[in-house]
Amino acid sequence: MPDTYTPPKVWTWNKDGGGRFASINRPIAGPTHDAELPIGRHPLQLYSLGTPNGVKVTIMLEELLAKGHAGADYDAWLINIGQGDQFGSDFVAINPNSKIPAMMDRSGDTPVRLFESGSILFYLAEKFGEFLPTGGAARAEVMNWLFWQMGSAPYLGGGFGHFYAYAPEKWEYPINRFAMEVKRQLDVLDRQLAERPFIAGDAYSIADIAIYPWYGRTVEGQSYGAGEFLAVHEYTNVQRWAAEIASRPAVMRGKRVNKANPEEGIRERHEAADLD
Ligand SMILES: N[C@@H](CCC(=O)N[C@@H](CS)C(=O)NCC(=O)O)C(=O)O
Repeated sequence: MPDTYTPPKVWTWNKDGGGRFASINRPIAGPTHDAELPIGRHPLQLYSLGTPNGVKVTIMLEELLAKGHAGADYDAWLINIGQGDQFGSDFVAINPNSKIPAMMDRSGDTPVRLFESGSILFYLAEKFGEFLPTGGAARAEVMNWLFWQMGSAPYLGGGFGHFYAYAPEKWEYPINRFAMEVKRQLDVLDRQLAERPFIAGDAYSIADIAIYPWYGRTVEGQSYGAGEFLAVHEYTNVQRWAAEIASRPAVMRGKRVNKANPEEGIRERHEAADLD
């Protein structure tokens, strides 16, 4: 592919570009259709899907509930990104970027719209005073790693995962380039976790909640069927950390929310009992 393509002077959209997401990807933003979103009885309304970006938020909400924060109770509605639900008018009004997860906090006089998983984790951490130190170097370190995840995971998902698993053909150049970067990122985490129990230090934080669904799942061999290809067994400190995070009851619960496949979990969550 790379040596047979000469870019034209001006890029144009080939709707049959191929690959897993050809039918939903577009070069323009904005809604494609009118669609009302449901609103349940809890103040927190989540519109999402149980992908790595989606489960960060449901893990956080389940962790808050496990700590006794009744105000973190939530309705989780399934947004089917394969069918274009992210381009519905109500969804775009919450997230103009048309990506899950998106959330509304209706607990105050004026509803607050939330998008970008990192922003949602930070908002919830501040609102409930959990999983984020209140100041100083400890808080800065959590934010360092939270933003590290936001900048790094697109290389794992949109780069490596796309070309290894979803592109219409296997091309050596992009697979090599992104496999090298993902392995470098795993080594970054492995070296950190050699010296500390959790990503940002001694305490479990929103940095762990953000990083586990991408990099923890990768060393568990759950990303793109690439566990052997990436030799994930080599990252022993990441393995140890991932096993500890995975054993947390709230993590087990959060991972099962907004799953389209009933073997993996539930489509919608409205009560704690839905997951019991
Ligand atoms: N940086 C965003 C990424 C969100 C994202 O990429 N969501 C994907 C699913 S994991 C999505 O909604 N894709 C739909 C689309 O691209 O149309 C975040 O962390 O919230």
